[in-house]
Amino acid sequence: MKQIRLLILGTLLTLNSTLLWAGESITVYKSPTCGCCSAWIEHLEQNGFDVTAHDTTNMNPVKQALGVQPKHASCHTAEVAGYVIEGHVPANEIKRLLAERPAISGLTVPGMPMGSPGMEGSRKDPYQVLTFDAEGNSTVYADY
Ligand SMILES: [Cu+2]
Repeated sequence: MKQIRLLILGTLLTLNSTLLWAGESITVYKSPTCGCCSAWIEHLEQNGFDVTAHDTTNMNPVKQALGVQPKHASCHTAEVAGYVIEGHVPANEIKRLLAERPAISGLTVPGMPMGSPGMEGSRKDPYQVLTFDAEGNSTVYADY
């Protein structure tokens, strides 16, 4: 009986954290014609993020304002919980970032590597998720 109660409690806790995830808001800035940006947004939504998307024809001022240097730039730029997310960063890495809360500006996948979330196609190229800070320093956060 006690084991069953623990099982039920565990299930409730799991449900609860899933529901909490549904409330994680992320704001995405993208060009209105960017197809891979929309595909990345779908990837985020499938992973429980609550996405607000803003279309803009001029992404450079957005990247400058959020401290994304050209060497770290991709197509879309996003903000979540005070962090900047640049490019096709996998949702799992954003969740890890929000759990770990390191002292960085955010995460980036520079460029648009084939095979990253939103860039699915015939090819799967290796790519890295990088951290970056206000000075433009970066470290490897994950290898794919
Ligand atoms: Cu893209």
